[in-house]
Amino acid sequence: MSVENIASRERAPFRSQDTRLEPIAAKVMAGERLDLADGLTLYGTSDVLAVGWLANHVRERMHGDITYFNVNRHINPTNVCVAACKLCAFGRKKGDPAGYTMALEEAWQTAASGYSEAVTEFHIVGGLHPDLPLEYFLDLVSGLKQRFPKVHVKAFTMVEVAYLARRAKLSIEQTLIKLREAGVDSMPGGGAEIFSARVRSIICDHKIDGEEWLDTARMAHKLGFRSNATMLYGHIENDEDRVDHLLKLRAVQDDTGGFQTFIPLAFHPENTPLDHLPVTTGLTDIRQIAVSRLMLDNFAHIKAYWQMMTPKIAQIALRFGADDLDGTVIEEKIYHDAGATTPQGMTRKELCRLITEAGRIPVERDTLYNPVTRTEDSFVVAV
Ligand code: V47
Repeated sequence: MSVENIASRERAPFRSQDTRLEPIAAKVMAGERLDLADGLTLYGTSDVLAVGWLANHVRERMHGDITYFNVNRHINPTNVCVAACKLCAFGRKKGDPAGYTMALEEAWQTAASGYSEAVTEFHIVGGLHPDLPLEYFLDLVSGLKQRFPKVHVKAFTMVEVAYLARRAKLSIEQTLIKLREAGVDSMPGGGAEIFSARVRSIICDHKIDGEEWLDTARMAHKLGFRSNATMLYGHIENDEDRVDHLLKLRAVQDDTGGFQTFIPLAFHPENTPLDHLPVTTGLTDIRQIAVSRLMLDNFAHIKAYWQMMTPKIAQIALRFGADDLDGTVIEEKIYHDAGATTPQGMTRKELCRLITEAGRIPVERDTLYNPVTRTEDSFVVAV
């Protein structure tokens, strides 16, 4: 798509039969910030296409047609977890025969397995294991760095960092410094769930609270880490909880600028104690992407995580505000334990096809959004 075409798209008039969207559209076109009431209107209107039009306008203003993906590998070193969150189908209590914990050698072998193209990122998250000491995680990461020095390590959610700190009797700051020394480069966005205390007390009552998650992120950013942020939706939260979550993230981002990407995560109920809840529908997922793009004016990227959304809905999301699909992943456990039927991984070629058929331009990125150029089985990061 040429720049000329993008410019002509910008001139297309905004139209909606829902007149409540007009003042919101005026703010969006003027680059003004949306507020709580606007967020509630965006969730409440039946004109999802108009919300998507606005989000797409912002997305094209920021990124044109560029759509990011990466070549990554997920590693989940253990599913043993003390938290027993009702939202989760992945965690297992200590002693459960379905629990597993990788020996370090096994984790390093997992990192190298399953895919021929050189990965640029290891995405590492796992359960809150009651016995694994901080040293296990430090050794895991430093061993990865020795074996794969060029690969970015995006590891441990704010929840895991806070738990490791508590167990090691260290401050969050001291723990983060140790993780950095071991080779952690940035952090994924998981564990944020929804910040509402009322909802959190039901879906993940043993996890750190919303303020602690945000404070841990603040500290990580202060130390120079970049991180992502997520929101789990489609369970027992309401529109106020969703807008509140987005505004809290936006406020931290105003202070730190450390968040790279926001990833809305649709709740998958299967095999969880909340399996009586229905799965989200396509338009709910699409609207969530669009509202996120519109409310989070200080986040550079909105990710449509294809594993969670399905490749088909994630592709549509690329025209509703998302500019990133996540990556090849290779092996996914958290969503597949909760009933996801998406493939375990995708190749670069498949990701590029989804993007180009959405009329967008695929750009392979590293974790920090530097473009990656490939040479046979290696890669070069352009910085
Ligand atoms: O923290 C757990 C969520 C997260 C379920 O940062 C569930 O680039 C839905 O955070 N249904 C892990 N969601 C995934 C995650 C992530 C994924 C991709 C990229 C990045 C990134 C981060 O998944 C958990 C939790 O919020 N989750 N169980 C479930 N049943």
